[in-house]
Amino acid sequence: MIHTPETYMAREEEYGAHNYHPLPVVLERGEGIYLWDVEGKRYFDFLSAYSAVNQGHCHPKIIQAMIEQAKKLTLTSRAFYNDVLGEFEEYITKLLGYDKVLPMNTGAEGDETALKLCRKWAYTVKGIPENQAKIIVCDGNFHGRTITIVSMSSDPDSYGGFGPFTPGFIKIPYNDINALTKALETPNVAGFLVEPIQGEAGVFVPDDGYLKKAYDLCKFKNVLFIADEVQTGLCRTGQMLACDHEGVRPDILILGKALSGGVLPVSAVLADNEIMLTIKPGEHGSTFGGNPVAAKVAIAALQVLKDEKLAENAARLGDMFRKEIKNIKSERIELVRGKGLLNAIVVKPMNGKTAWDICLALKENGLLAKPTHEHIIRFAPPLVINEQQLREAVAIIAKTIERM
Ligand code: IF1
Repeated sequence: MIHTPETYMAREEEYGAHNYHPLPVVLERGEGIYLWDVEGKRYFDFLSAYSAVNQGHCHPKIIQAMIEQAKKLTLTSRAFYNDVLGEFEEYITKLLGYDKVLPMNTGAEGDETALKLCRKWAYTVKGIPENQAKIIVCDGNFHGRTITIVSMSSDPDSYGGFGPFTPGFIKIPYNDINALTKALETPNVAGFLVEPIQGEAGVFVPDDGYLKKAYDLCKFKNVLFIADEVQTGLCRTGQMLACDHEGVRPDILILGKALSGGVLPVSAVLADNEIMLTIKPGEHGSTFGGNPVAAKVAIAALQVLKDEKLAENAARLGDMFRKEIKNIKSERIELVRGKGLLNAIVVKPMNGKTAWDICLALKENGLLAKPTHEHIIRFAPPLVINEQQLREAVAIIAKTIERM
């Protein structure tokens, strides 16, 4: 059978669940900031698999680490020790300054792990009566797709039709210190789970000082400050962690996505002993979490972030990106916001065209990006992008929007 983009798309439509509506482009190769489709057309990748490929597609050092380990030992389960897991655990805890790490696979599993740790800590350390712990979460959050996680969601697309839901959450508006202050008065609050920047909500950056104030309020109430840095972490916003912008050190830190450079699902939860050691052998785990390939890949992925100074690059080029976008003379762009290389533009719907139509036109012009909601487009290239490449990409965005 001769394949065309249409046959690839039709086959997915026929045999795959319909839980996605992808942009009509069929990709077969990636390198650095570029992707190629099955007809050989090259694109700037301005999604980076939702910030999983911060280090660029198929980074040679990460791929090398994976291949070497894959030839030797891939999985033992955690029933036995292996010679690589400890190396990863020591590396990441020293790098990020925590006593301990708990490795998982997906971001959602990382978030679930953080919630379990928070509850366990609440009962065994803080002294909250059994089954009474409450965790405060924010409207507009996105933490993944499990039943418990969609129980925290305020987006009907995420939770609708999936009840009954997990109890124990208090929802408050994001970026609202007064609402947090009030919610913290509720009896038996154990934790506050927050994204330092809300990705799915449309790259919503809270006010300067919000995270620090929220952290201080939590400390005052002996409540754990839990940061979901699955998307914002690992240099994306111009610092190793988005919380670093405000000097906040989360009590529980969740990482995922770029922890593998987009090669494998690798996530991790970091915390100090008082919290991490509340979970005992047999009380939590995963078949694949912390496997030797993931461990080696994660070390390489973190090393690349440091060696290639990707935080600095994201900070510098992010400033440049927002400046250049603001220079585009088009009534369609309502605003540009973001931090580092996690950015979004809000577009004005005009003559019936939405963000989706703009993304289709961007694709035609050689740049891949994804709308979030009707009128927001997220722009998040791999952090290995350079100034020249960024200017070329901005020119494509400008040309596309001016012609709409
Ligand atoms: C999809 C969004 C991004 C996340 C944060 C945990 C997870 C995610 C802050 C779960 C995942 C993804 C998943 C992806 C789309 C995507 C996304 F638009 F849906 F919101 F990135 F912005 N915490 N985000 O952003 O991680 O279990 O997926 O590894 O298709 O659902 P996961």
